[in-house]
Amino acid sequence: MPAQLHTIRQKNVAYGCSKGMDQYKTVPLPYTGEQLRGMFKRFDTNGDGQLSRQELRNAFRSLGSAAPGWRAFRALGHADRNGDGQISEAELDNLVGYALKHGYTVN
Ligand SMILES: [Ca+2]
Ligand SMILES: [Ca+2]
Repeated sequence: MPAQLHTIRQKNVAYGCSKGMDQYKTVPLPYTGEQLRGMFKRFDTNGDGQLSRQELRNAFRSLGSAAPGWRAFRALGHADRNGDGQISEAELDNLVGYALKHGYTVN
């Protein structure tokens, strides 16, 4: 499991009661928009401030998508408003909305 997802989960667990923490680890928790935004940003691996289709694919794979390539294609179609094939900072909200709509969870 990539380190960043581990961090997010630990953060979620921390919100729970300290008693019965093991229980919290097995319950899938939905990502918040803020978590998704931060996660997608970390997948900008070449640091150009935009998410390419390949970077999106890596992000969706990390989210546990069974078909990350297809999901990246669909997400681009939904969120890439100017049609340059990349998700810019301004388009990130659309991408986060798309991911939220599909209910990605921490598990
Ligand atoms: Ca990039
Ligand atoms: Ca774009």
